[in-house]
Amino acid sequence: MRSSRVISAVDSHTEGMPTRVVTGGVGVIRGETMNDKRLNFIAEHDELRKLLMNEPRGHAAMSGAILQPATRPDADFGVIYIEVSGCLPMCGHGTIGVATVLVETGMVTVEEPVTTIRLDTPAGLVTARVAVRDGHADSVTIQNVPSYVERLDATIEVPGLGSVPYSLAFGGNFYALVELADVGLPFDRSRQQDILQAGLAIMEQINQQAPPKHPTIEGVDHCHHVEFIGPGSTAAHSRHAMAIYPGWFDRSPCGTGTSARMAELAARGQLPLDTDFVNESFIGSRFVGRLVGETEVAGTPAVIPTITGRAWVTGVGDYLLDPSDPFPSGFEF
Ligand code: PYC
Repeated sequence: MRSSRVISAVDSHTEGMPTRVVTGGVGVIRGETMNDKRLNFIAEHDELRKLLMNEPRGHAAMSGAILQPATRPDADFGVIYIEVSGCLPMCGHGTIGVATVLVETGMVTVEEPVTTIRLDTPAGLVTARVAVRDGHADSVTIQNVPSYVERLDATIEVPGLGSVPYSLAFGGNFYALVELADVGLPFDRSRQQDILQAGLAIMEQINQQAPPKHPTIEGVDHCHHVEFIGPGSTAAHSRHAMAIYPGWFDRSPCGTGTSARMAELAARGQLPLDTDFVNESFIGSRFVGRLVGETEVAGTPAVIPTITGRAWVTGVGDYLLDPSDPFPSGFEF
């Protein structure tokens, strides 16, 4: 065996969505804050993301997280989120996966019934409270970064779809929130290619005509997620199909998307604080969200969401790169 890289990871899934948690082999990424590290990682080490996420080591809906030393004294670990589509500032299912892996591998001191882990993410401090029983991480509740509505009841002209009503909210990433019925499609996985094409067309037009920009987190300036809300959804229980650039669906109920949706429901006066909101993914798995406080982001009213979900460890591996491998960055298919 010859290898120019050996990258150690613990694989997991959160309500169906993978998180490859990289525990070794990457080293310390340059940067004074976790968002600096994210931007430097994109500029200097993106081939590592591609190696770990793309085929043949990953797949078209692969996702992961690289553990780093924290850059702030109030955090236990830092995290850089990686995906087929790039490096997110925050990822909810990924954070639930990271917290589960940290507990189940003993990388943190485990306390029962609750182990608290503070994570330095590119979008800000995220606290994970892991419910532990007999050493097993049963569920994780994350307290996410402040989430807010960027635009409510806007419309966007989309070739082939016409004038599409949408709202745009930030929950760690920007999400276009669109009623699936408004693009004339059923909530049916057999129509996933049509739903995906509609989502990609909507995000392309938003990014061309009216790209969002986070006021305080550098480099968060586009919309790569369209949350198609299924028929019959309410402020207590919602179903959605989350279309993500460059062409896949979240298998989990999407923690940052659930946060964005709760910010939207709160802005409409439909979701009070401390009230459960059940959000169901395209495969039927669930997160339970809650809003636990109000705040502001650069003068815009914002809410503080929590998300509860479960993750399971699926494997432990070392990922290698043979110098003669013709696909050192993997490939997209
Ligand atoms: O859970 O926040 C999330 C997420 C983002 C993209 C895929 N999952």
